[in-house]
Amino acid sequence: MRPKTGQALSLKVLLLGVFFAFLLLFVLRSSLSSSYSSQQEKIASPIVQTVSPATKTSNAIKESKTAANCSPSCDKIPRSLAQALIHYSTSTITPQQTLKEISVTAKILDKKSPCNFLVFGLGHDSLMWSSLNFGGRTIFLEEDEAWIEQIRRRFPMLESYHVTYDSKVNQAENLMDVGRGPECTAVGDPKYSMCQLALKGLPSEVYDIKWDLIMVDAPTGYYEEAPGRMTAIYTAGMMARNREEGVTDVFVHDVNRVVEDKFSMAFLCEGDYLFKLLLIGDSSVGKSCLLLRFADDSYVDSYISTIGVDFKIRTVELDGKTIKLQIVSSKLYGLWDTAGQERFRTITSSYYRGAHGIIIVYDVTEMESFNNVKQWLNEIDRYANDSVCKLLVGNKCDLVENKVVDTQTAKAFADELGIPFLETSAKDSINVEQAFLTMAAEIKKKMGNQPTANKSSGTVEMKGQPIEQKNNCCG
Ligand SMILES: Nc1nc2c(ncn2[C@@H]2O[C@H](COP(=O)(O)OP(=O)(O)OP(=O)(O)O)[C@@H](O)[C@H]2O)c(=O)[nH]1
Ligand SMILES: [Mg+2]
Repeated sequence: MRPKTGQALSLKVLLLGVFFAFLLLFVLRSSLSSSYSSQQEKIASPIVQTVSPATKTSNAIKESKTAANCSPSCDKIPRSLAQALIHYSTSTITPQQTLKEISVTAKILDKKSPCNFLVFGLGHDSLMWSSLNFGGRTIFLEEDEAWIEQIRRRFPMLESYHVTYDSKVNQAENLMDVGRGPECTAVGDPKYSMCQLALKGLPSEVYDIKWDLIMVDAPTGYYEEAPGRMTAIYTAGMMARNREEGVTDVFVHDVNRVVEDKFSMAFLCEGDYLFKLLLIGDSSVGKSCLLLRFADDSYVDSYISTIGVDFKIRTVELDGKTIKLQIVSSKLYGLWDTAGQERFRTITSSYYRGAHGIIIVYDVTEMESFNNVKQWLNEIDRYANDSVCKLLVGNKCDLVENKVVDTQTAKAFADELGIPFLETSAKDSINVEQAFLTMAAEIKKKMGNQPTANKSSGTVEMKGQPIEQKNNCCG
């Protein structure tokens, strides 16, 4: 019966195997379905959306880091700006300038900020100015120490310094006379100036920083004994003029008052034109002599070829305006010239850069110098600004006997090019004055249509580098 037992045993094993197979299948199925449903639950249930504390913390750190770095994509406004917003929306005291006045400066700040912004006066608008120059440096100069303390407590982020003024509004007329003296008209660092109008006691960094904007909205100037803004206006103007590179915009508030108006016109606007003129042409045509005749009214017969550059400044009056002419003459080499090789090119290009007017000089007794005018004009096209004014000058016209360049020929040539033409003699002082004044008038005409001081806005604006003064609103 052994085989019987064996058969029953194999049947048992088979049944058990089937049972276990089903059991395994069941277990597997139920575990699969439970994990699927739990995933489904995770998606559907709001409970699983709750971030665990650990996740929350790491997210919070991430967020605060992003806020600190404040990338352009960051939509959280900086704290100081938020403070300014809250301050102005909860304060009943509004900035003392009108919307129109603020807009004048805000427009420039929009272009320049973050920049260096110096403000004479600490007031209700200070928080606004420093906010508009967000990321830049804004320094406020204030005469009232107690007021500085008060503001510091409320807005510690504002940088302000105390300044003392020893002038008085009733001295304005005398100070205006002082301002016309040579110690005041000479351009220099106000810190070392001998001029009585130059403020000396400012923090030393105020003299060192290259200010992009200066606003004169202090000290007090509305009564006779008040310090008045004479020295602040003068100092701001001098800082702007003394700047070697870049442009300083100066704004004066309250130019509807006589003193502010007069001092702004005298020290910010007058003499505000500075034209750079170049004399070019072949060697020994008389460039240096023309320069000397015009600037110093002198002449020397002996020929000393220029090494480097000859440089002079002369101030002229034109249509009631004071114009400073900065005239440069150099022995240049044209590129067609064998000497005009690579090493001269960098010098040449920097020489032409920024020139407002170029006088091309030839010698009426040297045909070649006239023939080369075309080459000099090519140099201008190559190196100078497109808007540069040109003038053709035939020098040494006193040498009538030796004249080889016919006046009509030269005139026709100039007419063809649409540039003015003159024959001059540095020696006999013929047409020299005329040549430079023609040039200045041409430049002024080209610059033209400068907006006048916006009296209604109570703010006058100047640019420290008058070369760039197309938007100047000085009249
Ligand atoms: N007769 C006469 N001679 C002049 C006149 N202007 C200049 N000269 C003479 O011409 C020579 C050259 O004059 P400069 O003014 O030195 O010439 P430049 O163009 O500056 O020459 P470089 O510096 O070498 O480029 C000098 O001997 C002057 O005296 C003029 O109007 N009439
Ligand atoms: Mg010379």
